[in-house]
Amino acid sequence: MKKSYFLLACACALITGCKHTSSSPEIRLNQVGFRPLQEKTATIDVCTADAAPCSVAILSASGDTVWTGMASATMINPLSGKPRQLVDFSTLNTPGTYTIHLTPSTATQSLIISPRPYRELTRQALRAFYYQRTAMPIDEPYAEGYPRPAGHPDTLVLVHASAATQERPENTIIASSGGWYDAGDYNKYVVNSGYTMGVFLMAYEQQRAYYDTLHLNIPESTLPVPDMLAEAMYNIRWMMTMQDTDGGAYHKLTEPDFEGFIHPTECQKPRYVVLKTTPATLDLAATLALAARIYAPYEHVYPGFVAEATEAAKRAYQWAKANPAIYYDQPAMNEQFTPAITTGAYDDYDAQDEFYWAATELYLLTNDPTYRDEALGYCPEQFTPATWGNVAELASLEWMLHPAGAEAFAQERQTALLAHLQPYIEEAETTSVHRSPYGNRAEEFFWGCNSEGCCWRGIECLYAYQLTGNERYRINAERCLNHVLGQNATGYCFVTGFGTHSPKQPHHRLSHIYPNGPLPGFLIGGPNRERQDDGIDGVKYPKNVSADESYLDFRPSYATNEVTINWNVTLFALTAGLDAQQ
Ligand code: G3I
Ligand code: 9MR
Repeated sequence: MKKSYFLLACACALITGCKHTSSSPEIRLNQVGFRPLQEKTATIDVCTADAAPCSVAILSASGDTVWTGMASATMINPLSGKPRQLVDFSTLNTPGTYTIHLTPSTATQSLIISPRPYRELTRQALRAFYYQRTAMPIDEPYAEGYPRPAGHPDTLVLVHASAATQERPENTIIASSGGWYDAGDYNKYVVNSGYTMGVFLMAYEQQRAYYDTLHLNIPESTLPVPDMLAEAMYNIRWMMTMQDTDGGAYHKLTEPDFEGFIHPTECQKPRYVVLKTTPATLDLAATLALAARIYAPYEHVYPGFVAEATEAAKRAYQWAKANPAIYYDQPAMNEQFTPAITTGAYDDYDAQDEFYWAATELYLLTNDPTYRDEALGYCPEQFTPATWGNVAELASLEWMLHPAGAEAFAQERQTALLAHLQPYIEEAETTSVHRSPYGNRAEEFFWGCNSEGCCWRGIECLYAYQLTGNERYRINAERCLNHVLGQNATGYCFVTGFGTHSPKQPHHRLSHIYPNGPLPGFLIGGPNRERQDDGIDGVKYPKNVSADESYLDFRPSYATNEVTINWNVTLFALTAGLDAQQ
């Protein structure tokens, strides 16, 4: 029996002349690896004429057939109408590298089973932030093959007319150095940075022991502080420079319009801090209050930081209370002020969620019941997954994990979280052709959905697992990761440098520097049914492409193929949360 499948597979190859590849798009699965006792499934194209279940054989590296079985009955992907079958090979649990073979197809796909498949992925997803650093050179041995000179010192930043005050009139020069580039572009945005720091530091708080031992090989690795916190501090320090003397925070630091795909050292455009806004200021308040709590044990490494961050957070919150509805409306701003600014907006016209998060973090830092009472009053009715534009869930998760002083409220928030997850988990267990709680609905494919949709749903499942101990949530967190790492309609492993079929041309100016690029460990935005970049710079989607296949591994496609700090934070929060369970 063992040999026959292998001979049959080889015979197919000889007859059809097909070269066995290790990455056939017909077999879609987590390309990074499975834990030995994890549920293991793959989604396959139907390879039988009558749509009967395909035969599947799994061969070891030495060519022995170690598993055989039949795929499921044919299912139809509701988004594309394409027939698919599921293969469940969970009973194969011996660590090793394998090849999956379909019969009568000649498709093959690599398969890895490993005790810690997500550890290197977590490390690289965190190192991606180091590669995004502005204002300092990325040197060996920390560059690990991707060195570059410093870009954007941001020591001579102009105050834009929209941000002018009596104390800092238009074109005042300030220093606002450090921090991470936001994404594929060279700008720095407080709103997105604040959301990113929230997920970043909350992830640390959930898995301190795990992150405390995670070595990232960054310049600060010699300090007596976890590498992850040292990396975060590089961006937190920059965020603090974005606070004006009155407590308000500038919305972003930017050139007037996006730079070309040029090396950061070639950039010549002036850079500005623009309009102070309520969401940015509250995101700063929340970030600094949370940071003051997380870094309290490291006063000896960052003397005075906790007190400085606490004071800045309080001043930011007060500024927002006095200016509760100043939003970033870039077109309106450009009608009033010059130079016109045309870079990313991160526009958000409702600050209730940011008030909720900032007041929550200030309560957890100070234990002052005034902040608690205000926070509970700001909690929105509607349960909405956290994104850069709606951070309410970050606050709700904080109450679920720190219920003291609001036990009933925290319980109600937890009930809302579990109710939110229920229909998606049921889809994974019944109708999903990818055995995934994400990606079964057309509206789930939008700009950045790999993160704001899939990884974040996985993180929600991890929090639900932590809160309830119900294994069903951890299984579904892992299914979300399987989806991002290859068990999806495109067959891409959406992390640069990982898997057998991953993006090679991300919309990422820094990656474009390296002939051996792209930079590894970056999560790609993913399929986006809105296709906002269609027709721009040569971006062209196939006619009638389905929502879950609206993806182009093409550098100009910023709407599907960019990378960002807020997407990478959800990647490592998910992979680390799963790896830490080992
Ligand atoms: O959330 C809704 C979803 O519920 C709905 O089903 C879907 C389809 O209509 O839309 C979703 O909203 C989308 C939102 O991203 C999700 O966060 C909006 O359509 C979409 O316009 C929005 O795009 C943002 C994009 O800038 C354009 O504003 C991305 O979130 C945001 O990540 C991206 O940020 C850019 C920065 O401006 C500049 N730096 C690069 C960065 C990444 O591309
Ligand atoms: O590179 C920019 C990317 O970071 C943004 O997400 C995107 C949408 O705002 O815009 C990109 O810049 C493009 C601009 O929008 C249109 N001209 C080409 C620019 C580079 O692709």
